[in-house]
Amino acid sequence: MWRSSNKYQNRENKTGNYHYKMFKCFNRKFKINEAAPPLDVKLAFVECTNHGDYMTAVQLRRFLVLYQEEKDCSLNHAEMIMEQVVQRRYPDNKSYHGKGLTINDFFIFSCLMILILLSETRTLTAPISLIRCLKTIKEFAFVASAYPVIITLEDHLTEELQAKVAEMITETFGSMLRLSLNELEIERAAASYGDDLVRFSQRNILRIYPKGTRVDSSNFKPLVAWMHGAQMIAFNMQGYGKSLWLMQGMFKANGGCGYVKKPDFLLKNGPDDEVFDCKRNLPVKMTLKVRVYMGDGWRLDFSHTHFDTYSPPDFYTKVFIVGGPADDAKKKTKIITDDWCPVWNEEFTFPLTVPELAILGIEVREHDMSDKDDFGGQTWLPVSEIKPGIRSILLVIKKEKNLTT
Ligand SMILES: [Ca+2]
Ligand SMILES: [Ca+2]
Repeated sequence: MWRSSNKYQNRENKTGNYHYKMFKCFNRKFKINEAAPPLDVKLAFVECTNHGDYMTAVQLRRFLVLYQEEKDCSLNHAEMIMEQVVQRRYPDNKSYHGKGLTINDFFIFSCLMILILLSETRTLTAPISLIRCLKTIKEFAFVASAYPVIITLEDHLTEELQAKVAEMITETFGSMLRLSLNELEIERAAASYGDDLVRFSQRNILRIYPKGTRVDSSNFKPLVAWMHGAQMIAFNMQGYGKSLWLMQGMFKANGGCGYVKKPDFLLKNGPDDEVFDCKRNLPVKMTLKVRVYMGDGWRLDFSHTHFDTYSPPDFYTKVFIVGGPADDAKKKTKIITDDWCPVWNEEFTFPLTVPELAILGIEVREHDMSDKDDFGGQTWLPVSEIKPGIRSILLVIKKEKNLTT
């Protein structure tokens, strides 16, 4: 049994243990080890405390002046920081000894201060002062090409320090700045300031990335971001699932080169300078008719007992539209029982208000009475590039492996 599951909490909980129950009677205990402070942090602690065991507010102020270049730091400010660290480390306040910060308390605090920079491969680099990093980036990172430079910061800062970092970044880069929001922030911003987002992305790069809790490599639905003109959407490409398929569907357009032009209505405003608003009641621009004729090929990809042990499979097809809020739709064909080569011949109609950003999804499933339906392949296609006529579409299994189907 996990007693404590939050990894950050664990790290800060000195006395924490993992408990495992074995065979219902043995209890195994694993101590949670706290990361040791690096040498630089130890040396700073030793210097500022004169080899003491605890750091007082006066000594903390000394550290801020000497090491953090906060020349104007007041004792009040140091006391306030100390209080925050103590609150964070000893939320019940009972275990706090009242003598100041220990080396481990101080280390947690200095982690907040130093902003350890993580590269994309998640290797820790030696801590350097943030302002030096920013200045170096400004000086050298815009030289090689005219394309935007993306700076990713992974911060574990208090709100107050976040504000400080924001100030440093704004001061350093000024008008060169591009906005980067996570999926929750764009949802919130879209709900309250949708117009401003569209206007912003007409002149600036807007990048959206997954929220930090997506540790399982899952993805968010990119539609809200597309509808507000975001140019870059960072995705976890190693997983699979509907959101990733949507993204793959969208970028099949333009020859699959990886760039799709933003629709004009996101770049140009209306006669009264109004911007595109996906929440408004929009007129139907186009009606898409999809007739699902038949499917074949599964018998070449799967063993004859793969779907049903005792009979041929029972396929049906789901047809989706994902796009503007009014355009989302989900239909399905009837189930054709016991047939490796099902013929459905069913037509579905989709009125579309934003065909430019609509994606058509085709997913075949195999019906099971007693279990979850089996998966029989999928594909997603950008509606803007679908040509009329009769087409055969290659389906893929979950991880982009082509089927013969
Ligand atoms: Ca089955
Ligand atoms: Ca069957």
